[in-house]
Amino acid sequence: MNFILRRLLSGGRAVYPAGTPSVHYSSVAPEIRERTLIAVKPDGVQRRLVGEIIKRFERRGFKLVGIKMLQASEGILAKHYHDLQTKPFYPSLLRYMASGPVVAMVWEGHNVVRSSRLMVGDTDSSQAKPGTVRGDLSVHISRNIIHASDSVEVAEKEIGLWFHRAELTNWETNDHSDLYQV
Ligand code: IDP
Ligand code: MG
Repeated sequence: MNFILRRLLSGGRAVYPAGTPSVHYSSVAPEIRERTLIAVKPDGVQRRLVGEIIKRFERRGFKLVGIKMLQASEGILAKHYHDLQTKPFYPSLLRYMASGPVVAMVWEGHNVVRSSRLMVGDTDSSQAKPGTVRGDLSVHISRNIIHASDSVEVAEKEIGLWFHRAELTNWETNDHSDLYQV
């Protein structure tokens, strides 16, 4: 059994201070503590898909370390989609993202950035594979219900944009095996 698997099975015990989204400690492999920003976009919230999306990430085995519902301001959206500001769809993208509340989340786990991009599927919902969030739950690129950071570096920036450090909770795995005898 390799080191990463042993740490995962033992609960990856490590002591680290509250609100440290991007700091990795030497006793824990960094990819286990990797974090990403996932956001249910306004159409996903309106369509009552928040629970379905959380369920998929929980069942995959990722750890929820931050969650909040908010009406995103123009300021935060302009920073979040800064790289797309020259695209023709940018104004309508910002209107869409401000059209109702968003549920922003931070998920943690082994290679969570790459895995969550695969779970979310192609940007264009009509090209997204069945089994992916977009491929199962949406039909059009302009209403694709979910955001997922596309690299570890971008994830760190996006988490810092959407969350204050104190809004993230570090918690240790406990399988409650004393109670359930698993
Ligand atoms: P991603 O969300 O899969 O990372 P990006 O290329 O980063 O895709 O685009 C950000 C968001 O902008 C998309 O999720 C989608 O909501 C919107 N978007 C991207 N391309 C188009 C387009 O061609 N028409 C309308 N909206 C688009
Ligand atoms: Mg993107």
